[in-house]
Amino acid sequence: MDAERECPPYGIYMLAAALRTAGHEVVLVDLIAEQSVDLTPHEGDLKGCELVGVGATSLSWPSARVVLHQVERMLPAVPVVLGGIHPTMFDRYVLETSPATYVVRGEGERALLQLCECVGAGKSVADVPGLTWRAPDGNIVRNPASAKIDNEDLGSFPLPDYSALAPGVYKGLAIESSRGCAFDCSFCSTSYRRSWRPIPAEEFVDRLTVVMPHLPLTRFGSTHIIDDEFSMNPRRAVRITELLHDRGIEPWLVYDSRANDLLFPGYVEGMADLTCQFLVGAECGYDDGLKRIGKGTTTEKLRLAAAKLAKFGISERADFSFILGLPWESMDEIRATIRFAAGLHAEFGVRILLQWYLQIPGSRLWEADRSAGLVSEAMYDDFGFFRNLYLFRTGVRITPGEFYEVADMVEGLQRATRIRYPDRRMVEFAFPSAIATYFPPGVMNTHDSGLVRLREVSRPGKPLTVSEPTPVDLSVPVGVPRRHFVGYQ
Ligand code: B12
Ligand code: SF4
Repeated sequence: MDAERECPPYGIYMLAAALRTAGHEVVLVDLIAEQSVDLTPHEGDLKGCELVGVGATSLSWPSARVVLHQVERMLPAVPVVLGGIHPTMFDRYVLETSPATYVVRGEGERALLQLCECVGAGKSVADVPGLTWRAPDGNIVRNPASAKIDNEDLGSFPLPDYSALAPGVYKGLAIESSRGCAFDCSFCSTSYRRSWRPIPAEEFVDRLTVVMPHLPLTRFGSTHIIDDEFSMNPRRAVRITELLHDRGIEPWLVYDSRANDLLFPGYVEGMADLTCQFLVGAECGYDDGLKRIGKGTTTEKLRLAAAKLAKFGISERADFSFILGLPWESMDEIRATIRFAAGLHAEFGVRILLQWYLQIPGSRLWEADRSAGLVSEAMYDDFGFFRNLYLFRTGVRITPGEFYEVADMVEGLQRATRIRYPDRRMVEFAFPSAIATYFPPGVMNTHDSGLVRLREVSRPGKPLTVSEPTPVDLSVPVGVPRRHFVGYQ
């Protein structure tokens, strides 16, 4: 769930528009806008539906599960199709553990239309591309993956109909200018990696002008380009800025850009007066980490990019996002990242986001931990998995005391930034709630241990010689120690 309600969920709005254009009647329930998982207010509208669709990421999968159980109760005979990144990755698991009937893997534009036709006509779904479904014999069947939508076709699908948006709910509108990403960063979970498909510049600008009249319905009047990396081909991005300027169109854009792209001549220059806010995935403050991530950038490029933003007066609208606690990181690397980020802010005035590494399914790093038996898809069924100590610590492998050290370091940095920016938070950071809950300061500040107290009561008056515990090695699967089974081998 997008608690901030940044922009409408583009995929769902676009699929609704595609179905309507094909002549289907659609009831769109936007639970992000409602900040709710309660379908009851929509029960009347849903009566008569022949197919219910639910979209989910791993973050919203617990909400989707709640919704699925309500649909099952309200419309017991109606088939349910799931889509979105989480069901795409775990099609079999979600079908086996939820009341859903089908999963569309990957892009929904064509598959959902075909599925609707099959369901409406009572035909077999065996030819619906990318569909996973339960056959009458109970077996789960995976139809072959559908062909990817190509560049030319991407811009041919109807745009979301934002005219029915509740006023003042979302910060801005959403629009897509490209799909996928040419890179495959080790921590990233986005769907179409190593494959980037742009909508041609002219076509994208035409589409932008269609959605912009609905901006007065938003809180901030911003337009969010929801691409993974808007400037993946900087030449095309520059062309877009030229077209916008030539036509006198002035959107207030929110987007993501790679640092290297910012160095492309004309890009920052062209975007400067169109930019509301943008995110640069800086990730690491040391080159070895950047190499392991695989984004093709270096600390030098990050510095040059920040310098260029300062030169064109938009560094304060840039959020440089860094990841703390990547699985290979010790305190040395985390300190290096914080120091580097602090330097970028001090020198060029960019905002800094310091985010803890999270075990989000779909990335290469997550897959490695799944293979090692540390994580699995079943850990994302319930709410609050990011407050889950186990999931958090299988990702970030520093000691509880070191989290407090990081927090102190960041607090010092935040205090320093307040001198220049008293009214604006220039360094975003959150202490991990799992650590705060299970290793609160009261526990951290004392060296008492239960074992010491037991020794004391068992041998009063004797000197206490309890050695420090050895830290747990989280790089190996955590389970029942093998020695418990020695007798059975
Ligand atoms: C825009 C965006 C956001 C916006 C969301 C705004 C909104 N209200 O929608 C904001 C900025 C709020 C956001 C926040 C976060 N995000 Co985000 N976000 C994206 C992004 C870049 C685009 C989403 C989008 O609109 N895609 C375009 C549409 C067309 O694609 P789609 O939604 O997948 O839909 C298609 C198919 O999946 C399918 N489909 C979808 N739904 C359905 C339903 C049915 C019934 C059917 C048949 C088909 C179907 O058909 C659609 C058309 O082909 C994606 C990456 C991406 N490219 O998708 C990351 C992504 C979804 N986010 C991600 C993450 C991790 C986060 C954050 C945790 C980031 C952070 N560290 O804070 C937060 C979490 C917020 C939360 N609590 O949920 C991950 C999720 C990974 C996962 N395993 O779930 C992604 C994949 C990015 C990544 N690089 O890993 N995000
Ligand atoms: S982090 Fe950005 S550049 Fe890297 S794969 Fe993900 S979307 Fe692409």
